[in-house]
Amino acid sequence: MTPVNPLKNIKKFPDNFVWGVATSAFQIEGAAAEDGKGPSIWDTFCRLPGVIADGSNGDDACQHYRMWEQDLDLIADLGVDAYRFSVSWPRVRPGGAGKWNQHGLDFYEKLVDGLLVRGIQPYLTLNHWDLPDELQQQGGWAHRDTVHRFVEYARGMAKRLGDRVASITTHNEPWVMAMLGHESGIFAPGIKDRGTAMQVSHHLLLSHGLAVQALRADGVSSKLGIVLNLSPMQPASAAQADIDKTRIEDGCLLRWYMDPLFKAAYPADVMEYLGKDAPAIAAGDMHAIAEPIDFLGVNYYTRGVVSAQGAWDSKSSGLELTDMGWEVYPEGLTELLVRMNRDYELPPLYITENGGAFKDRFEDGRVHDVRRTDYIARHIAAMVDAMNQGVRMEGYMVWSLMDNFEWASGYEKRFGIVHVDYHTQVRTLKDSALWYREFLRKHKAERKTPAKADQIAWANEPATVLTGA
Ligand code: IFM
Repeated sequence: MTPVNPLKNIKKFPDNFVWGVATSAFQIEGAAAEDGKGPSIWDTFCRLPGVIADGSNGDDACQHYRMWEQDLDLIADLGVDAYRFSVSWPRVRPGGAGKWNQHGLDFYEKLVDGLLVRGIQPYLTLNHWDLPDELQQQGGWAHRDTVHRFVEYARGMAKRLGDRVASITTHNEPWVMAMLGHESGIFAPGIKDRGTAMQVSHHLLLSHGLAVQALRADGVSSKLGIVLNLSPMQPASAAQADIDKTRIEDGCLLRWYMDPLFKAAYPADVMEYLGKDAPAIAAGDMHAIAEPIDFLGVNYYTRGVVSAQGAWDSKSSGLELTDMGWEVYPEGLTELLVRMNRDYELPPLYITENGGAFKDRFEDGRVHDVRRTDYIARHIAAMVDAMNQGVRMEGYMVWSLMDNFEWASGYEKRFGIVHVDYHTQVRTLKDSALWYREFLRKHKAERKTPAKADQIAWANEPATVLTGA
């Protein structure tokens, strides 16, 4: 299988477009209790029986806390422009409030400087789910005080690193933290209550807006934004019940976050649907949430298909599935981006995560992960299709740099373009990493005439998917 040429129909690329790879602290760092780090809700959650598929935890993960220099060399070797990583809040401020941990701060300081020395732009995320457990004991994200603890944390990190990081993301995927952590309870902290989940979503959004306001007031020059996990929602059939349910599912996933961020209001139909589970909102909250941002990150993996009959079986579509059981559906990315661009006044967009878990075979020192390569190439082509239709994109980041702790799936699911042997911690570039490196090398060589993003003459036709040789 020859991967598609993702940029076939693009004549020029925005000069400022950033290619990267992404990870998060809990999923790779390990060193769960080293050098003064406090426990996060995920450290605690992993101890509960039966919640992680393989019974594992993040104690060691990829030992990135110890191997960070080697990992930065690996990233540099890929030829990417940017590395998206997250800071572990309990590593830098173990109790979530009070004393800061110098060792933790030094670690991120070294990481950022190490990236800059290697010519890689640091894209920092403040909250990729690992809330300090001590804050959870006081009510966690359901408790309004946590909003203010987050703003303090954001200010502390920006004071320390804001002069060197290209961008600061407040939260990664608030829907996941709110709903999987507090409604279904399959993620930390394991609460199962819809009203709590909706209050959490409001507090996450509020803390985002207040943090952006505070960092701006502090004169932080990094680009500020948030990252949402989004999918186009499609009805399983033309039946009215499926169409109605699809509208609500889209409302809960996309409009619940996009409307407050860009229209300063929650969607009325979702508020009505929630009834008593709707969150308490104080005066001024919506205005704070809608504080303008410099970029919006979109994490895209698949579409959602909605049936009023209950959970929809992804196997029934006949589409290729990843090891997560998610349909490979690149055209959904084009559809999503074009729709967002139509319905909202958007800042520049980044694909901050995109990639696939596949069953890899490590043979003779190689991983021939053709399906992952194909997945990535087709999704870049789908992003280009959206760019050709006027969507302003400024970056694309592969999830993930390396195999890592995939939350409730433990280490069983591998998303990396770099293989990790968890016994030896040896890293090996999979074929997808070799392809990405070569793709970037060629693409950069072709970028002869730098042009401003708004002066680009885009090709009219969408990028063609190439199959065969
Ligand atoms: O591994 C996660 C990541 O932490 C957040 N976005 C989705 C990825 C794959 O499930």
